Amino acid sequence: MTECCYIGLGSNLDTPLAQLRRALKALGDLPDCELLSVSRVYRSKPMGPQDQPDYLNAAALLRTCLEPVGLLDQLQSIERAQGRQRNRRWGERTLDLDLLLYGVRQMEHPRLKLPHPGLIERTFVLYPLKDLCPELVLPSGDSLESLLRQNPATDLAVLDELLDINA
Ligand code: ROI
Repeated sequence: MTECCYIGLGSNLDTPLAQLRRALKALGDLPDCELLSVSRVYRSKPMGPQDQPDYLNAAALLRTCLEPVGLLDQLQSIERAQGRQRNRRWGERTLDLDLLLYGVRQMEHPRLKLPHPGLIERTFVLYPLKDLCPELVLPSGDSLESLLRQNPATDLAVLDELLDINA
């Protein structure tokens, strides 16, 4: 049984574009997973302390037969491999990989909430998701389209650089 999952990627340290590229390659190499597509890259103002660099954000669509927590383990091992350190709360980071959606699964686990609780209000998540699936509907029944209307992209810019799932 495979499920389609959306993964959010974010970085604001150590050449963020290179971090996203490396993470995408690692996602493509994950066991029991197939990387299907990737969004454009967005520059976004930090949510959290403002004395940190702007972020680069993107989202990827992955098909997997891993269960959600198994997939989370894999995502966290990619973060660690890219030198992720947790500094202050909501502070700067080399790489953040968030499991945003796992099919229509809704779950509350000590390590994982699905859908990702920040999804509905974070422009740096919603606009990359739109690139992947403009007609997306969340398990709650909310359409991505309605969330986008409620969250204008005032703090986002699209980069010219593209990520390539075959790189
Ligand atoms: N802010 C932006 N713009 N992009 C992120 O990916 C991001 N990730 C985070 C916090 C610290 C909440 N802020 C962010 O984890």
